[in-house]
Amino acid sequence: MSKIGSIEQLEDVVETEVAPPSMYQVILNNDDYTPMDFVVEILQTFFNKNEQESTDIMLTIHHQGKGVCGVYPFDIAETKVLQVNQFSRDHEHPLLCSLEKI
Ligand code: NFA
Repeated sequence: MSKIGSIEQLEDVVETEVAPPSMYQVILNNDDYTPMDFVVEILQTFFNKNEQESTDIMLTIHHQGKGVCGVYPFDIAETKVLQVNQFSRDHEHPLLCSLEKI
């Protein structure tokens, strides 16, 4: 077991504990088959975007190939990826959600 034997070591631990978490972009990728309305529904349901924001992000994905849906710490980002991909598979759409570390 490691011990804290000096003020300097204590400061090292405190600095580590207060460091901000690494952040991850949750990305939706374009494909040729998923309906636009389904992508808009995903953005509203899982990423709390309003109708206008969702439509803008969906069109960015459609034209640019991918787009950022939100930025979160790893555990939240990973959960969203799993939930969105499961929801898409359940509805038999090939839509792919993925993570990119900032
Ligand atoms: N490209 C899809 C279509 O033309 C729409 C889409 C947008 C799919 C964003 C995935 C992500 N139906």
